[in-house]
Amino acid sequence: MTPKQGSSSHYRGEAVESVSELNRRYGIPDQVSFCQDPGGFIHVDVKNSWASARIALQGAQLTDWVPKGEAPVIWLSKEASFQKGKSIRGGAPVCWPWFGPHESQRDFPAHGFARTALWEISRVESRSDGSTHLVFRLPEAAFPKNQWAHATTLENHITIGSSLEVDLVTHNLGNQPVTIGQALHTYFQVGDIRTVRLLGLEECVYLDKVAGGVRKIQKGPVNFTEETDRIYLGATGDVLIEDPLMKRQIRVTKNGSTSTVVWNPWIEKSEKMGDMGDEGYLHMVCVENANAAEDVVTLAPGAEHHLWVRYTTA
Ligand code: TA6
Repeated sequence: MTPKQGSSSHYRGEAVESVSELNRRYGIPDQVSFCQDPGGFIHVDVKNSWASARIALQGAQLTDWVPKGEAPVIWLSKEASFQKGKSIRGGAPVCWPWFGPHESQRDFPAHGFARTALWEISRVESRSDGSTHLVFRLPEAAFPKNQWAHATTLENHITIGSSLEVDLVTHNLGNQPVTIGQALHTYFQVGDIRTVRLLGLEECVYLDKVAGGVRKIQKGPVNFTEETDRIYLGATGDVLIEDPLMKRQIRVTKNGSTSTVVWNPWIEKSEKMGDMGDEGYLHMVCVENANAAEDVVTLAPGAEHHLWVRYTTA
């Protein structure tokens, strides 16, 4: 793809296609359209009989999902800054090809480089069940060779229908095994974190990152009374986010992962982060399907890994 006249990009690699070009090639009248905000960010807006959604081309990051007749499910900070190459606070960030800080290179970006890179759209489908399926791919030029010398491809498949599905697909095209850590670092909108409970992690071992990573066992539902930052291990079942204030349950069903990350920064950490907004922490919880800690994935040459998740509201 050659740089387009009038395109502007401060990302590594190729320039973006213009919005008009994207709409010509991938737009679907009254269902899928591309727009560009004043800062140059390109967003995909999806609207169908089931829901509306918005996805930033940077990071192929979902930033909004509103099932028809319901309140928004995804939390986006009021202080989220859409600056090219900078992570967006909220939505469903793609953490790849490592989770958290890089294991040896402290100057490498936390949670990998995929979420701040400019992705490409490669397919858009309007399906017979009324859902919309979009496939994003990370262009080869967006892989920083000094951080990732492996021959891998990365696609993000997002399906907006009666539920929301996200499938992060890594393909090892090289002739050596490749180990990846990853997560869909999704921020869910809640009425008040102090009344929220998570069901489905009972009796799981977890690494308590607030307590230096010590191993603990989850007794009963997860509730929130302070900064909470945990990697649950052996976690394969559904997680239910119970939200009494919004009178809603969000079910997180996953595949390709046995680690689930649960995070709320609470008061002090939020203030240090600076982009959580006033009392933003009260209205969000992260439940992340991951391959983190001992659950990192090693792909044999030619192998694919799918980190798949489905969000359903009730
Ligand atoms: O998923 C939880 C976590 O790893 C926390 O430790 C915190 O760092 C959070 O991710 C946010 O990370 P970010 O790089 O987006 O500020």
